[in-house]
Parts: sequence; C-alpha cells; structure tokens
Amino acid sequence: MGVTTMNKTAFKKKFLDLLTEKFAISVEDASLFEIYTTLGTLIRSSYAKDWRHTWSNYDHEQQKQVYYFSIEFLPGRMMKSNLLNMGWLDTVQAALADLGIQLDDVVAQEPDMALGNGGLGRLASCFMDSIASEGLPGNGNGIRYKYGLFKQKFIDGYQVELPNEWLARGNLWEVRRESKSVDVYFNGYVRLNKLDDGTIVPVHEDPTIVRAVPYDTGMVGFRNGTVNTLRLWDAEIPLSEESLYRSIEQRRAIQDLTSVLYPDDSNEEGRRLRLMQEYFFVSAGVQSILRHFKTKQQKMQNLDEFVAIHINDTHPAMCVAEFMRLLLDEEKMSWERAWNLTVKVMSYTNHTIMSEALEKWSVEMLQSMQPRIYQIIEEIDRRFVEEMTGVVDWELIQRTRIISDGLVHMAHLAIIGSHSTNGVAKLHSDLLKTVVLHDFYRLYPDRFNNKTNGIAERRWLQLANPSLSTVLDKTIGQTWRYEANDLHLLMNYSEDKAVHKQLQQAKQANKERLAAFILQETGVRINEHAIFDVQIKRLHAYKRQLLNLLHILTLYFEIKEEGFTDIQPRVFIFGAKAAPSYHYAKSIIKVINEVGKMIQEDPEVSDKLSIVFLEDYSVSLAEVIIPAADVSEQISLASKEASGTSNMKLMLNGAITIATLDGANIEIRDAVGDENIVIFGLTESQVYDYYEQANYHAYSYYEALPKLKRVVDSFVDGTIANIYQEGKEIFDSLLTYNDEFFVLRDYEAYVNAQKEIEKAYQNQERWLKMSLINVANAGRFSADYTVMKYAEDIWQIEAKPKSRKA
Ligand code: DL6
Repeated sequence: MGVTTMNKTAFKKKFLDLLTEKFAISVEDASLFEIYTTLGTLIRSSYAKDWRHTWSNYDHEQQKQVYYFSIEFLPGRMMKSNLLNMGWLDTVQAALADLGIQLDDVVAQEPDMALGNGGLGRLASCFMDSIASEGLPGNGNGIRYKYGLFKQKFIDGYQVELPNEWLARGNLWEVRRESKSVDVYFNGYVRLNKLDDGTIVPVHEDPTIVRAVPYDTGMVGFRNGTVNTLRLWDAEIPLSEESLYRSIEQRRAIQDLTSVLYPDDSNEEGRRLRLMQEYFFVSAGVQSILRHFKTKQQKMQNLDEFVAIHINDTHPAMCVAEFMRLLLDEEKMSWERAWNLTVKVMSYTNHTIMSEALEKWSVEMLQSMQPRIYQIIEEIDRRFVEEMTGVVDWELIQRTRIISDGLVHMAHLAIIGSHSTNGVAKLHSDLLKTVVLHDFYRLYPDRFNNKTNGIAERRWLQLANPSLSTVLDKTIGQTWRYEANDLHLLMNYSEDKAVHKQLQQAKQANKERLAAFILQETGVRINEHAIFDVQIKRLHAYKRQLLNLLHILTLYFEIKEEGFTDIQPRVFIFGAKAAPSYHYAKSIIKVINEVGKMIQEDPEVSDKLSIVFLEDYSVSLAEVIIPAADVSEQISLASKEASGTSNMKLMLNGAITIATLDGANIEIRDAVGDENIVIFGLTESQVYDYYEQANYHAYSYYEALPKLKRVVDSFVDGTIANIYQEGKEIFDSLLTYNDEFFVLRDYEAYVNAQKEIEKAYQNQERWLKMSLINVANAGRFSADYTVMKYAEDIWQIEAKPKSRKA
C-alpha cells in the first residue's frame, strides 16, 4: 500500500494543496470541518486504488466471498481507524500538530455512524474491520438509514429521543453507485402463468417497485492493502416509474422505507415498515450478488464455490427465500437443485435466547407484502413437513416447522435453509442445543456450532487507549498491535512493580481524561481517585442495571442511616439507551437519574458516592469511558446474555469484571482465573431449576433481608423525590410480578461481591496485578481470531497469502 510510505512533508503538501483546491482557503482560516473534509477526502482517495484492486483481485483469482447481511452496523467514527489501518496515524498527527491542529479536534467533527442499537451492530462492524485486516474476501450488506439510532437527551431525568441526522453534512466515506441499483418488488399479487410445455411461470402483478441504490464504503484492512466493501442500500423512486408514484404520500412512503433504524414495532405500522426494510435489503443484496456472479462466466450450479451468505440474527432470514426465488424464477433451476445450493450458501448466527427477539411475522402481513416470497416459504415448509413425516414424531415437526399458528417463524426459516447455526459464546451455544433450539439440534446436530464473539482490539486499545498502548510497547514490544495473543507476553511482568506503576499511571491519566469530559458535559466534578465502576450496554431488564442501582442505594443507606464512613469512594458510570417503546427500561433510567441527583445534593454522601449517567451512549463515548474503567459490571441474569462484548473491551483495558456466569463472562473467567475476576449469583442451571420447579418467591428475599427491604421500599416511600410512577412500576415488577430476572435473589451475593471488589481495590498491589492479568489474557477475544474461525469452519473462504500482513 503506497500509503504507508507517506512522510510528513509529503503529507503536508498534499493536504495543503487539497485544502486550497477544495475550499480556496489557508490552513489558518480553515474551520475544523473544512480540515476534516479535506483530510477525509485525502484518506479516501489514497485507499481508492487498493479498494479497486481488492475488488478486481477477488474476481481475477476467482475467490469465494462472504456477504455478511446485517440490519445493523455500528462503526462509530472511521477517520482515526482508517488512519491507523493505513499506517498513517502517527505521521498525520505530527504533521497536523506542526500546522497547529490537534488531530483529535478534527476527528471529533465526524458524526458517529450509528446504524445499530448495540452489541449486534457493533459486532458486525468489528467483523468488517477484522475480515479486511485478515485479508479475507468479505463484504457487508445492510441499510443506509437516513437517521441513525436516536440521540438521547435527559430532560428532568427522563430519556427523550431526538433525531440523529448523521448525514446532515454529508458522508465522506461513501460512494453512491447508481449503476448498481436494483428494483425491489412489494405488494400486488402473483399470477402463475402456465406455459404450453406445462411449466409454471410466476408473474408479480401490480407491484410497488422501489429502486434500491447502493452506497459503498471502503473497509480498510490493517496495513495489508485490502479494502473490502460495506454496501448499504437506500430506497428511491424508480426513474421509469416516476409517473406512477406521483402523490406526495406515495413518494414519501418509498423514501421513508430507509428513514429510521428499527421503526417502533409496538404498533402494526411500525412492524410493517420493519418487515419491508428486511425484505428490501435482503432482496437488493441477493440480487446484486447474483448479478455479479453472472459476470464471472461460471456455471450457476457451482455458485456455492464462490458465494457464502451470512444471516446475522433473524432479520435477514428472508435471504433463504429470496435466493430460492431468484434461482427458481429467474434462473429456471429445479427446486431440488436450488434448495441444495441455498443450504450450502447460507449460514446463520443466533444472538439471543430472548423469545421476543426471535422474530415471527404474521402470515397475513408477509403474504400481502411479499406474495411470491410467501409462496416459496410455504413450499419450503410443506417440503420440510413431508421430509420429516415418518422420520420424527409429529409434535416435533409441528414445533419446528416454519409456518404455524398463523405465524412465520424466521429463526426456523434460517436454520432449515442453511448449513450452519452458531451461538456467540460457549454457554449460549450450549443453551441453543439443549434448550432454546433443542428440537432443531435433534434434527440437524451437525449444523450447530459455537463462535465466541470478538472485538476490534485495534479500536478498543490502540485507538481508545494510547496511554496503555505506550506502556505495552515499552514492556512487551509492538507485536501485540497486529497479533493480539502477544498481549500474553505481559504475564512475564505480573509481579513487576515498575510495570504495575506504569499501568496505574496510564489508568489514572484515562480517569482524569474522563473526569474532564464529565465536567464539560454535565457540569459535575467527580473524584478522580474514586473507583470508576462502569455499566455500559443497552438498557434492558435482563441486563439488570436495577441490581446495580440496588447496590448503590445500599451504600447510600449505609452511610446515611447506619453511619458507615469506611467506604471506598466510587463513581458509578452508566451509559445506556432504552428502546423508545420500552416503558420499564425508561423508568429505570429515570430512577437512576433521580437517585444520582439525590446523592449529588447530599453533602454527607456526595464525597463518597456519585452516579454519572452519560447521555447518548455511542461508540465514541465508549472510547472515552472504557479506558478509564476500574470495574466492569457484567451482571445479567445467568443464561440471558448471549455473549456480551463490553465485557471483553473493558477487560482489555484493565478493568476487573464483577460478573454472573453468563455469556462470554465464563470464558473471561477461564482466561484470567478465579482470583482475577469476581463471580457471584445464580448459575444458569439454578435459573432453569427455578423455572422447572416454579418455586421462586421474590417476596421472601424482600422480607428476609432488612437492607434489601429498605432499598426496595425507597422506590415508593418518598425517599427518592420525583419518581412516583416509575418507582411504583419497579417496585411492582419486583414484588407483585415476582421479579422476572431474579434481582432480589442475587442481591445479597452481589453486595458481597462488591465488598470483595472494594477489598481488592484497597490492596493496590493485588489490584494492579489482577488488572495486568486481565489485559494479558484479553488477546483471545480479538475479532481477528473469531472471523478466521468463521472463515474456516462456516464460510470456507481464504485469504490469499499475498494479501496477508507481514
Ligand atoms: O452477539 C452480539 C451481541 C451479544 O454480545 C449480546 O449478548 C446480545 O444481546 C446481542 N443480541 C442482540 C439481538 N437482539 N436482542 N436482544 O442484539 O448480540
């Protein structure tokens, strides 16, 4: 890649020339946004050749490629990671400094690309980075939402959602590829025409046609010359059909298709729009894959040697039916041959055991919106039932078929129509086999496998935490920067006091940076020497932010009512968005904010405790919080968190995890050893025992534990101001509705685990060793390794040796 040879002088010249060319302005007079635009343009034009070569090499070498279909991508900002991956970061930073410009100020001009809610979308983006960095032939396929995930504001402690106009000032990284547009058909009805030779030809009558226009973004690999493509589709009115869609409502309906991420599915209209979005990006993506394949002069029946399609969660499950539609209707393939190919090409990842997130669509809605796709799904279902009849019992068939009780089960479609189903952590994959998808495991045992999630360690350590990165470079050399397992070399220094000291200084610098950020954003001054205790993830009852709050209130009452003074000062930091229609989650936000206010206004407590709930949690915000964290809260009810990835990012940055044995926490425990993590609470099998025996009585814990009773009562007894309805809702969820996520059951164990954390922190020698061991053992969670396992076991794709990094 020519870019790695860029020196400071050459960069400055190019940059200043381009600034003049674009804006006719001197660097002294240029605004930060003009500087950002100029730098971004220069970066993009510098990887453009590699981008073109990557495309053409894959074709030239006839390489099999994977297409990763995901309704969410959450890359955050891309400028700095592009600079890092191109090998430009240090040069550009120094060159800009010579010109009196701070790179971080420039980078801050970029809006976060937040086309996702949380873990699912962030994982997809980590995978894009790692697939390119491993030189693997892989592409992303998704939706170019005009508005990203809402901007969160707190008004009077309540979450308020504002539009996120991330495209308002344009998007530097994307290329609109009009020539690659395809038409996607909705609604209407399907007439089956019978030809003279008896063949049946389906004709889609009276459809609504939407033009899908792709916007491509280069995914730059780490210093290896690979630039893959993330293709996001936008909806437009087809040029030839302009006259058909004349009314403002009709035009708006089409343009709105890609307006918002996850339209509110608490109502029929929102659900309809979401289903349309799903088919839209599935159909556009699959059509464009087949169109491209046809340019290769290869036989259609060998398609599986060139194409792998990955279904990321159930949202793109219609890939199975759309692929069949194109092979049957357009390529005139027989059903058997088309089905055989489809199963070989498709693979599916399950990301949740929460039944509400396993999508089901009403037959009525799917049939009216997608008449041909519905016919195909019906036929897949009919053949599945036929194939299984007499082989397995009837009840099993009824439980696993795709269409039942007036609903189309998308996970069933994805499993039946693909050759691989994986979970995202060992425990999760085991639960899929033994509980959630056990019926399918009985039918297809060979299809099930595990791929524990991973993270882009370049972003979460090299970019987010330069202080720690410098210590690592000095201590273990630089190979960890591209071979994450080399972090393990740090184990040689586990007893080295001088290294401990440097780690402590790096952490302190990050805490001061976060404290300054908090002061600037909220006006709150926090104690920089307190324990920074962090819980950052979507707000959901199963993740149990409420348990964290119960502990904070316990400390509060210990100080206020029991006269405890010997408490290690702590700052509890939250970052979380609640889905707009998720009332309960929003009530938890409100109560946390009110407790935060109560503590802050109470001088008896505020020097020991504080709560900072940062607004608008995002990738960029995570990059400031994570390096400063001392404690990582991973406290979901065992069995509910499929994997988690903030747990990996926080350990990589030296935080000590307090965790239940859930998701990837178990693998973190295995990596660091019991003495370097604090585990508490019910195990997954205890949770299932409760379900089986139906013998959980939340009330008995409330009655038996006076401290717990004091805390729970405070939601309704006026102790906390301004939370009448929200407090009551939470109180009732715990006692009237018997505490679905066993918060009261795990309370005591959690409070004791927190005492253990405090004790460990007070022994800084022990703490720093624990922290070092966490960093040293985080390498295994690099997404580079995860995607290689997908490539080898599921997608059967390879990096060509020449594109691998040196
Ligand atoms: O696999 C990525 C991520 C996991 O780390 C989280 O544990 C899991 O909750 C998340 N799943 C989803 C899907 N929907 N829901 N719920 O976001 O996937």
